[in-house]
Amino acid sequence: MTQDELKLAVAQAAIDNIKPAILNGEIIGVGTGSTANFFIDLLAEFKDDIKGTVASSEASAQRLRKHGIEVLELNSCGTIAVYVDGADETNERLELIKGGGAALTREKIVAAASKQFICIADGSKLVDRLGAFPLPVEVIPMARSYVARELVKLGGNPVYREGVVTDNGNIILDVYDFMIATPQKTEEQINNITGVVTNGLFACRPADVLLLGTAEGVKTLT
Ligand code: ABF
Repeated sequence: MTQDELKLAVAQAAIDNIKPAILNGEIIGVGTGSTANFFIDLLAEFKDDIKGTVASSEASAQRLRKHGIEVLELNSCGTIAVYVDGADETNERLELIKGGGAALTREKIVAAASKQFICIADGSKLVDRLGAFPLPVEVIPMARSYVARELVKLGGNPVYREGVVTDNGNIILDVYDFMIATPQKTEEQINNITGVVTNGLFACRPADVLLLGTAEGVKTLT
């Protein structure tokens, strides 16, 4: 199977998973990225049934609207029943690195506001130890150099993502060469640096369910 076929398979598995929530009139949180795009396209079939969605990026909001699916402001929704999104890396504890698409802060907000977070990923995303994928950190622009120096002190090698401005008007530092042995601790340490908006580790609030696309079919990890 190609990587795209695996992404489509996990997107379909997520749809099967959340169908009761859709039909029950729940608000659905929708993520960002190519795997999430497969999910959005499949969601279109339910456009007349869905009460509404909350999107983790402008790009996903636009794609949802193109399909005629309503996109709501998180502030008007209260708790979201279920959030479906991809990841750049996951371990078996469902701790994730996200933010390759620069949407990490809104993704983390929607995940925090959701009762259940279903992560959808092809098998290549499963790793023993997080950190081979450079860890994205969203930073207030004026703090860029200061935050970069602090990240070096933590053992990483931060690189400014040229030409990228997040949906929140901030910049991204991608941290290379990070050996992330204790994801929760690293997540907290980075968030404690003044000027950091958030970082792409989802360990304090990991996924609740991982739908992993493999050649043998979609595996469910919890
Ligand atoms: C989002 O999409 C991000 O957090 C992550 O960076 C990315 C994964 O992208 P893809 O599904 O295209 O591999 O979920």
